[in-house]
Amino acid sequence: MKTVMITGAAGDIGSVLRKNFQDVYPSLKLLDAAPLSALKDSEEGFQVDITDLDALIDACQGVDCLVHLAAIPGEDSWEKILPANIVGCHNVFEAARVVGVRRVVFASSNHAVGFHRREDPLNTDSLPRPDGYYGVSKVFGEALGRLYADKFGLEVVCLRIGSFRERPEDRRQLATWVSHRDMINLVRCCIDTEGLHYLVAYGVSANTRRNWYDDAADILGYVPKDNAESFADEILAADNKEDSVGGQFHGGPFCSIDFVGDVTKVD
Ligand code: 15L
Repeated sequence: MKTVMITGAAGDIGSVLRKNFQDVYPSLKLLDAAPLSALKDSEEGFQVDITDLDALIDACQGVDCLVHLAAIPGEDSWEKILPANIVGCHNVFEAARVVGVRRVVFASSNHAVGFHRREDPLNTDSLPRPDGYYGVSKVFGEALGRLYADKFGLEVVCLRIGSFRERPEDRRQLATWVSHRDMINLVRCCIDTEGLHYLVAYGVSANTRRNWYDDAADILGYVPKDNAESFADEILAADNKEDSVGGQFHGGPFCSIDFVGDVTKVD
């Protein structure tokens, strides 16, 4: 893949990928609704909102692989999720189809399956179980990716990203953490691996407490290097207990937001 586009290039994950991809891919197209910092020779910038399909189509010309990160990055009102994570996500896949982009790597999230109970391991066959509107938007993106792969021949990888942080910050993240180094490596594997059709993988480090399983190591050659356990003593000593709802489910605090259900029925 020579020309790689990152949407959401000014965001948390986007800026880390940008910095590390500069010397890897000959041409980087960077798209964000916010202004981008100074561009290098190999970079081209587009200040575009992904609700603008025509502008997206223009920006995507010549792209081989599109890494789609642009989104509302957590739970929010439906009024905010709808344009950015539903309409915008559709626009990105549609622009890729119209222009003939070969592959889309979609930043999904563990919150697509966040309402599964924590004692049940998750894999890529786990049924959708979103823990909020944000999770619903990630289920939508994964389904759209499946459609665009099967019907229109795009290659699509959906990454159910865990907790992307420099270091794990709480108990839950001892299982869900994905380090910067592992994330960079995982996205590179998603871009570089030949012959994919549609794939879901978890974006998570080699955490001892990890309870998410997939074939990413076999198919993508992704071998995570970092383990949140190195931070466990410090995090557990801080005694930051999880709330009574969130602590029962993979999605953690996202499950507790506005929760008025019967927790015993979420089996
Ligand atoms: C996500 O999908 C969010 O983007 C991020 O902010 C974290 O909250 C993460 O999931 C998580 O589950 O920790």
